[in-house]
Amino acid sequence: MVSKNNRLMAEATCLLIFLFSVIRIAHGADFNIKNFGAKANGKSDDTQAMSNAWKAACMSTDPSTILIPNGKYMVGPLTFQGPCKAPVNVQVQGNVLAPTDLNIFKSQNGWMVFQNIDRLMVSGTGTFDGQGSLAWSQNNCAKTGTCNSLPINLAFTSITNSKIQDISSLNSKLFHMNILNCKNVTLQHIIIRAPEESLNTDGIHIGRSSRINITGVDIKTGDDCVSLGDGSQQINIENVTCGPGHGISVGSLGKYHDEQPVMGVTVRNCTLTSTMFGVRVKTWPNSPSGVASYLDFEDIVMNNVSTCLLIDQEYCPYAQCNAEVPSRVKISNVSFKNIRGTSATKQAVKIICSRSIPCQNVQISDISLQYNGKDGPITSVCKNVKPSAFGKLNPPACANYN
Ligand SMILES: *[C@@H]1O[C@H](CO)[C@@H](O)[C@H](O)[C@H]1NC(C)=O
Ligand SMILES: *[C@@H]1O[C@H](CO)[C@@H](O)[C@H](O)[C@H]1NC(C)=O
Ligand SMILES: *[C@@H]1O[C@H](CO)[C@@H](O)[C@H](O)[C@H]1NC(C)=O
Ligand SMILES: *[C@@H]1O[C@H](CO)[C@@H](O)[C@H](O)[C@H]1NC(C)=O
Ligand SMILES: *[C@@H]1O[C@H](CO)[C@@H](O)[C@H](O)[C@H]1NC(C)=O
Ligand SMILES: CC(=O)N[C@H]1CO[C@H](CO)[C@@H](O)[C@@H]1O
Repeated sequence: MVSKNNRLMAEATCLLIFLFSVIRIAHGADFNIKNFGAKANGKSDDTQAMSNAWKAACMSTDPSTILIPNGKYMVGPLTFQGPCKAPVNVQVQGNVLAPTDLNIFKSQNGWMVFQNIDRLMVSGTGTFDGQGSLAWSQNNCAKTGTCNSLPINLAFTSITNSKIQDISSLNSKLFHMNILNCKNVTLQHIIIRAPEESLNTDGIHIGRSSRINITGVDIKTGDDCVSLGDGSQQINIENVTCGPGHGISVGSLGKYHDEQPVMGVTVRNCTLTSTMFGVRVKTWPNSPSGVASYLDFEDIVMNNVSTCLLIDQEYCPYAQCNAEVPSRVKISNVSFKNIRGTSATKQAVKIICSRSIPCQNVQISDISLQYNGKDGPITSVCKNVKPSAFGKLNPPACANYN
């Protein structure tokens, strides 16, 4: 009797487990990439496993989670293609490694490409390691002026109502993250790391996107920590720490035709340390017409920053432009408020606007920057702009106008 009961119990338990697993699949639930054949040894190619897990999750009619558990995953270029039937959470706990061989990326603009997805979440404290050191040594965009030949670590294209949080992006071959044609996306508590000497490893680049919030992100890299390209609108950047790196930039703008306006950018409570620039707006000379307006930079701490505040409408790296013809990008309604700390150079503030379209309505208030070099005191220069000044200003606004 006892053994027969046990058998019944066992069968009932099996049935229950079976039913639960069916229900779990029906509810989307977890898609652990190890169940899709990922080896997680850092050597075997786990691309197909990740791709199949994505396809399964994206097909699920209920919200689902793809789990990338602890371990090392060698994964080649991969597109996480939407649209999906329900929200998908990609939860990364492990360390995802990119191939170092550049030939593998020939036809790809990114390593991990998320495309055309609504309600995506990328979360977990895992890392995406671009293993870029070989690529940096082969980067020749200073010579050619084009830098599009290397892959971006994480490319988000046409993503809406989504969150990217807690992950780390390391040693990207080019930009770490590119946010293109996205709407209502929050990036929070992210860590970005690449060496100071690594070329074009911008932290987060945004273009043609609106309602993007970046908060609590810590960036140490070789180029701009955050850069905002044309069509960036309603962008909030808060609680970001940056440095080393090239600072937080709007632009460069005016290199191409048909650029969309940059409108409504707030950079607040950010700390920049030993960066090449603090906060800046840069536009190319000899440009088509364009617009950058409603840009607010406030409560920013500078530690040993070279050129803390900069508007540069004569931006011309690699001497790849006709600097004689002024920029036609119109910059207006810009404020720099409550900026404090130390400058690494004498000329801490430079507001160089276009001769043909001077900047309009630039406000500077409560600037308290110290410079300790022998060639001091600290100073500011202005061209083609008459900023309105409020509060205490060190350096005084537009010293060259006095
Ligand atoms: C914006 O995205 C968040 C998810 O991050 C979502 O909860 C919210 O509803 C979205 N807002 C709108 C207006 O769709
Ligand atoms: C983004 O930031 C702005 C300003 O802080 C805030 O009003 C808005 O609700 C934020 N959006 C999301 C989706 O968190
Ligand atoms: C910035 O950090 C402060 C303190 O941690 C927090 O109260 C605030 O909500 C943060 N801002 C955003 C936009 O997350
Ligand atoms: C400013 O940001 C820092 C993190 O960089 C945070 O610790 C601090 O609480 C924030 N302050 C406010 C007022 O949001
Ligand atoms: C100041 O920043 C420069 C880089 O611009 C760096 O080389 C130098 O070590 C920094 N000094 C301090 C005291 O942090
Ligand atoms: C709100 C505000 O200050 N708007 C100003 C933006 O700049 C233009 C000039 O380009 C002014 O006319 C607006 O008053």
